[in-house]
Amino acid sequence: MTRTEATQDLPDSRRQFLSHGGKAALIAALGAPVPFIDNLAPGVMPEALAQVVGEAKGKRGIRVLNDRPFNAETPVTLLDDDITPNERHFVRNNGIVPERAWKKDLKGWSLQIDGEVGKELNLSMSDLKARFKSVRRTLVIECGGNGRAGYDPPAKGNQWTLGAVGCAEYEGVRLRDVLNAAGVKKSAVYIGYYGEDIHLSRDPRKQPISRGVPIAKALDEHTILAWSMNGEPLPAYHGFPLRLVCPGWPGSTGGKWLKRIWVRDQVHDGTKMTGTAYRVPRHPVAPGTDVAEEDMEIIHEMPVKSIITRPGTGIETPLAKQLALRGHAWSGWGDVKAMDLSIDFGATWISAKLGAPRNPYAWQRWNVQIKFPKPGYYEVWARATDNRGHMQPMLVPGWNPKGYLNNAMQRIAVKVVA
Ligand SMILES: Nc1nc2c(c(=O)[nH]1)N[C@H]1C(S)=C(S)[C@@H](COP(=O)(O)O)O[C@H]1N2
Ligand SMILES: [Mo]
Repeated sequence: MTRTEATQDLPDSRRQFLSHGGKAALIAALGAPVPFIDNLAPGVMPEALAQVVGEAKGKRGIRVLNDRPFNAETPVTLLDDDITPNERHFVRNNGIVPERAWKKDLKGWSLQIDGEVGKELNLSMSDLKARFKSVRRTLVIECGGNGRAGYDPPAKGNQWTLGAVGCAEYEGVRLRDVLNAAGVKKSAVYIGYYGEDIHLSRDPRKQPISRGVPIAKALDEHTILAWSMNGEPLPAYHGFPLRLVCPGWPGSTGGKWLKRIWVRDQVHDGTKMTGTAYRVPRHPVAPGTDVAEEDMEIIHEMPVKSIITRPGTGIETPLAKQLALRGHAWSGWGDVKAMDLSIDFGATWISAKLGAPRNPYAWQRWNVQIKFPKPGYYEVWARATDNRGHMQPMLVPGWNPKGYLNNAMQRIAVKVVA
């Protein structure tokens, strides 16, 4: 691993620290003396540097979990916007961002559609834009592993807390229109995507990830091929020039840096489709259980969930005033129909005002004013219920070996003062 590969995505301060190490570099990166520097074990990333990406590569204030591949989540209070700005949207990369994406270079790019189709297609960006009707959709993308940090025993992988989710506005075309132009055969069962990102080993025969969805989800009117995010060409991290979005399903089904869609006559078996990847036990298991592969099933819809974006946890509020709270709620199963909060550890619930989504699979704004009965320590618990009656669990839901689908209620601490 060369230094440039390992640190290519990092802002200067962190890159400098990682590549040169040493006390002087650390002090320079932190911009302050470090009185107990001798107690800091070598290689331990100071928290101030670990938490925040500076202005680097179009990101601001998000929390880096991993730099190779680059993974970063958004602190929940920075997810307050109805539409998540590009600089705040979490990033989940399994490999290395292709050069084309940094250079915004379309030369030699096309999208290939092949497999179980009547006619193979090779579409340039202008073909895509000219031949198909474009659509704009506000869509939640949430990583299947969002909330993984809540599982015990812990699962390997990025320790996402609440912030591997975002809701941006995409422009593109329906995948369905493109597949229909190619003529989907009766034998079609699944699609598999291929992106231009580079495997960490740099072996060109390997894909960092190649997943897909059943043909019915691919043909769903809400599944899109997007070239724009919040009015800009897709940012490098988010898949320039084209990505798939399969809303309501794990983020991993939304192939970035897309170059090929293979229509399969079987369940796609690309990288991270097989084994235990993006699968959960068919039946509940005790935490820590070794689950056989044949007892695991592929994740489809993402569960109902909500976040509290205001206030942040740990605030103090005067007894005399009502406290305003707000956030978002969403579900892979359809709209959210109720949003409730508790200040008494779940004994009673207060309904929040819940807005309509801008379109299916956009998150919904909720807000509420709460008056506390007397001074002291409280927790506010937040719980969404979708229109199928699915409700967020109070505790971490079914433990699973890879730590997916944690949609436990978010709790914030509030101190009420006289
Ligand atoms: N080609 C490619 N597509 C990909 C990935 C990837 O590593 N390579 N990561 C997937 C995963 S696991 C998630 S959660 C989403 C994250 O999208 P974002 O980085 O735009 O938030 O992209 C998905 N698409
Ligand atoms: Mo993901």
